[in-house]
Amino acid sequence: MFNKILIANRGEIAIRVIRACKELGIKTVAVYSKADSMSLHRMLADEAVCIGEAASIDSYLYIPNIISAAQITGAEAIHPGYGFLSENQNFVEICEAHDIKFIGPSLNTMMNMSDKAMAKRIAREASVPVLPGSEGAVKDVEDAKTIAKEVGFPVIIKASFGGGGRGMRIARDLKELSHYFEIAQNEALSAFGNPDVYIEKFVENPKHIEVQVLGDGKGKALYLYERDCSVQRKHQKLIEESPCPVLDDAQREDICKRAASLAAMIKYEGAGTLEFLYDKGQFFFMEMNTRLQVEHGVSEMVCNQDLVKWQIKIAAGEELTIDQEDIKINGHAIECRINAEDPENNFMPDAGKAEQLIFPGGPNVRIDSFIYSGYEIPPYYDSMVAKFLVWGNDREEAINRMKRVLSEFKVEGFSTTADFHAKVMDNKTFTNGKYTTKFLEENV
Ligand code: MV4
Repeated sequence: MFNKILIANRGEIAIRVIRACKELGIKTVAVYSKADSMSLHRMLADEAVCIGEAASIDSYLYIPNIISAAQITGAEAIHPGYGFLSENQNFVEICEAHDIKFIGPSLNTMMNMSDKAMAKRIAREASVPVLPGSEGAVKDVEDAKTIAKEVGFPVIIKASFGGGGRGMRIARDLKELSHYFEIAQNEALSAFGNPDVYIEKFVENPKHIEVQVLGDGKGKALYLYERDCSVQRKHQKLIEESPCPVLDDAQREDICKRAASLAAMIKYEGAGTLEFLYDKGQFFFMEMNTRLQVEHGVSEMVCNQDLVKWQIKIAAGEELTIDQEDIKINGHAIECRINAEDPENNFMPDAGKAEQLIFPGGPNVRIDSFIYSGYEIPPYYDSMVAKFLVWGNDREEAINRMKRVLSEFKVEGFSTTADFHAKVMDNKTFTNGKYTTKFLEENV
């Protein structure tokens, strides 16, 4: 096992990783920017190294200083958390070159999955269902038209190296397709440095369901079931839950088995997530995220597993000592992301000093956060300040518990999304479980 791990991140996820390390008896190194000198992750780690200026590009994304911090402190491994360098292939290569273990999948896996057209090809090969569309990147408008006529309108044009909803265009007829095709290529080039785009059938009103997998890097892979992440706004998730409220056991088992078999086929190492669109009983693979995700905690709660400890153990070369039959869904878990944003003002980010902070508590409640009374939220980073997770014997109990949790939460100094979440917990489309990715546009 590692003696010391550096956490190349900040906020709640840095703390989440530090906690796992502490429980495993591993020493921790925090890195922090000049804007984060009062941050909790810095204080909770055994050691801390300042890695640069407030702007992420000069600190949490600045690879030379992070590698130097690992070398100076003697950290043998780096946990990247999510965001920042977690899916940066250059960073993985540099860690390797410096004999530092990157806690995550191999460079080759990250490279393959960053190419969404390639990821789809791998999925098809592993009998994971995908949407009809182009085989890889589309050359030109004529090619695009041919494919669109085959699959039928509407179609969606996506950047091969995009993701998270950026650089997508929907075309409802040939005229729109010829109009958007080159625009999409140009957007892809300027946003992702590569003009490749692919085309697939557009699904009008899907759910976003994702399957959590865990691989040992040697061909054994397990699933920790699925999460329904359909409550999103502008491609930002706001609420996640596990299990998905509308799946039956046969559908659930089928898609989860296929997801794990893909992970096994590519000898996936560590924690990963396969994202699907779900519509009228059918799943369609979108992309695979090769990192720990914000919402991993809901899977941990229903599966009674610690994903971060598994990531660390697997990276250290330990065996994945559990089997699929050891992972059963117990009850129901929901997460609400508490952002320092004003839902009354278009969810505008709202930094400020946290005062009179009261966090909820009680049975089956998990609060993952980094704020404390007197803490000034720096304006440079993500607006998420806490995750409230609850577990219930069933979904109804989890929803009632979340309402109770949200009502206990108090903070002054900035607006939060807490009251917005309370409204969602009372919304009929949410409580009946049939909400889709269009839910927030159409409701609340
Ligand atoms: C789609 C789609 C409909 N049909 N692809 C958005 C994020 C990116 N990962 C994929 N996205 C979508 N791809 C086809 N063929 C609709 C979306 C989409 C979406 C997906 C998940 C969650 C929220 C969303 C909001 C708008 C569009």
